[in-house]
Amino acid sequence: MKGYRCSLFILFLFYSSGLFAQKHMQTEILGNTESVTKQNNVLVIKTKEAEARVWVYSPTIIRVNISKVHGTDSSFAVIQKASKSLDYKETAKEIVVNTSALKLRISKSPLRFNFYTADGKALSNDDPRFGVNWQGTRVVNYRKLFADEKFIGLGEKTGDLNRRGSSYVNWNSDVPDHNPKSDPLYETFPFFVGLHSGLTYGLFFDNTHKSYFDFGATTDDTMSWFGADAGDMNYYFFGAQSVAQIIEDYTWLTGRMEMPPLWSLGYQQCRWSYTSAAEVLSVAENFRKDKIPVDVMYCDIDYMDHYKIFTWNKETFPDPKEMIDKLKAMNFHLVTIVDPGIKVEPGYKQYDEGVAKNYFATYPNGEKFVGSVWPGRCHFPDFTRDAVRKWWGASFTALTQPGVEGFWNDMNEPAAWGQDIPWMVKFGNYYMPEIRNAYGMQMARATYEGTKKILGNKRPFVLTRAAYSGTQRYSAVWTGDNSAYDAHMLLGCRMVNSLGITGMSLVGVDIGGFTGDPTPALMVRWNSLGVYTPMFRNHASKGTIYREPWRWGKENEAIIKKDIEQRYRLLPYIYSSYYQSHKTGMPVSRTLAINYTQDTTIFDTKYQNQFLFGDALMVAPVESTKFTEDVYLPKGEWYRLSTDKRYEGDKVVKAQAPLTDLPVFVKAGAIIPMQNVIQSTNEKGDGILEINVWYGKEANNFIYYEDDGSSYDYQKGVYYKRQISFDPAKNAISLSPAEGSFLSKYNKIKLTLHGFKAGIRSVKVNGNALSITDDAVTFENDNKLIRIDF
Ligand code: MIG
Repeated sequence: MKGYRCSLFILFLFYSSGLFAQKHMQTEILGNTESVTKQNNVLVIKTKEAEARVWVYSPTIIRVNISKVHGTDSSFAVIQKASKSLDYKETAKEIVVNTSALKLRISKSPLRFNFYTADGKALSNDDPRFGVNWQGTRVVNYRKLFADEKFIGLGEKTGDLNRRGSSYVNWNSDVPDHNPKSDPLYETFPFFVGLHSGLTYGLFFDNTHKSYFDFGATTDDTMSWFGADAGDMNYYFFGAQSVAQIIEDYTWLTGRMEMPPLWSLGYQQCRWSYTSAAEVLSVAENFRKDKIPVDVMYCDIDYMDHYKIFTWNKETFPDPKEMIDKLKAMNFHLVTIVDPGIKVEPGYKQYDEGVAKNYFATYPNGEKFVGSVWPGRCHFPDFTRDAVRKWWGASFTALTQPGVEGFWNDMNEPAAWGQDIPWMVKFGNYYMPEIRNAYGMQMARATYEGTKKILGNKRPFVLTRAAYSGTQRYSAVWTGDNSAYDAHMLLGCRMVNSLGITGMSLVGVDIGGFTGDPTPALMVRWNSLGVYTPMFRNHASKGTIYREPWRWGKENEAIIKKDIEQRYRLLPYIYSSYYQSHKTGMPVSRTLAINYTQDTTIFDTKYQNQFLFGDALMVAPVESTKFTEDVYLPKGEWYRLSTDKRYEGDKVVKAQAPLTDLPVFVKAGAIIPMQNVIQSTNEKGDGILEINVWYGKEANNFIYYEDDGSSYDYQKGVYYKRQISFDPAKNAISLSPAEGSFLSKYNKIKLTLHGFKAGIRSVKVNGNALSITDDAVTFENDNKLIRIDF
């Protein structure tokens, strides 16, 4: 007892003398300006703590970088350069950077960054007290919160459409069994849009370290803040005055998707796993036998030999080419999975090559890092290096030679059993904490660039689970391991829409839910939503019941089939919507916050899952246990797609929602090109483009786009594009002359009028009277101007 007291006393002495004392965390707040200089197109402002740089990228985009160390300036996300000009004025107290759209008022002491519209309305300001500050390497920006400020974005995140009051972490992780609140998930998109006072702005925090966003969750509603474990306070501020314009600017900065292969927009059937070539083929045959349209089959990890990437299991997949040839003969495309982990096994090609060339992640002393995942002990390719990406990309010949056309990148957070890779593991010049959030994106990039090269002029389809801003340039994404229950289905809609805000248009969720077994009703309902999901893939985990359309009884199969047929009927519209994504970044699946930003009802948690699918359709997701649903119709006029019944907007309607008829509404004035039912996108169809127009009081137009659906020739002008216009004032519908050198696969046009005044018996097509039957009229698809007077 005595000794114990004595040593306690000694300990106390040591502690109070400072010998044992811990050095406490300090907070360093960005302070007073010491110098201001302009170096070419960059404004450089120095304080005691750091150096701030300001660039103008466009009239609506200004970049701010505040840093303690100035190294090389690089980004995985950004593909544009700053503009050459920089217009600013300096006074004793402030520096004002002006563009035609924005005013950045920088107060000098202390150094704070405040963004205004050109006419002086506050968009977003630093918190005057705390601004940017550091705690060790951690850097944070505290910003003032407006009373009515809402936030949308951040990509693949759980929670509500309006992120106000929530906080999030970006740290790409494998999260099976995540729930509608889990965070972080697999992907990092540090970009959000702020909405207040009738104004809009966007902010992209381009920093790949573990990052944090707090939209007023923990600050007594006084501040929002974002920051990272290390790296620069490096952000792009977007000041355009509409969400659509901000998305256009963000995707200008970080890139847009290329046209996807048309087949990837058809129905996709996947499972972990179809375990033999025979099983893959029998599933495929069943689709054709039951006449359910489909384009894609998948092979999940079990096609490989002991999960060794770029190999095939010789027993279960003895002749991959023969299998794929058979699939092709049935108009299928095959997608196979690849994981980043390369099995440690001398004699295995990828292992030997990677070791010989030093392509794997290492500890600081050069020893290769080993993590355990499906193949057992693995090394991980360093996708940050060009040579490694080229090597990885070239390895795909093992898959492309037998005929694989789609490449599914999984486990690239990167995931290893136990998850956290030691911080000192190096990927090229980056230690793990800095590169983790971009690793999956670099793998997708390697896969995309490699397979694009191998396939020549053919478009590869790449799908990735982990991602960082800019991934839309290389790949589609899906939202990982969701679960078979209603709340997850609704969450999926929000996630897809949120990914759309951050530039990812080709996005899907596992239809039916990956984990657990859906009830037949949930499967049917979810499938009907899949029709209106940018990527339509049925996928399920090992150990769950089989999910193919015929596993749910005859009646349900018939509903599922009809819905998949609807997807195929809509493909001309969907493909044109992807053209819009390709050109402007506008996602195919759109939260109502894009078009109805100032309408507060759309943020109500009751209606937040509703979304626009392309320009014309509004989808109201409904749980599988409900057969009527309150649907909010924003201002304007709407029609129920299935009945053509007309509704006044700006109100809530009780919509019938049987499993056979998901509530989908059409905007008045909408123009939707469709086609007859085909069994796969390889089929030519009947050659009739079915243009549907729903009457509205306002004029409208639609850009119709078509190309071969599989090559890059569209980049050389081999496409077919025309503007379809509806003008109620002139009682006319017109198709502008076709642009581009591609010949449309539709030689006839069938125009169907919905909701037009009763009794129209004929229309004039370029002056010739044609009679209308069942509200429709069919005529030749002439590539010259076509004018229809009704
Ligand atoms: O540890 O490849 O999210 O879609 O089926 C699980 C097997 C690995 C996770 C993916 C899932 C895929 C599964 N993979």
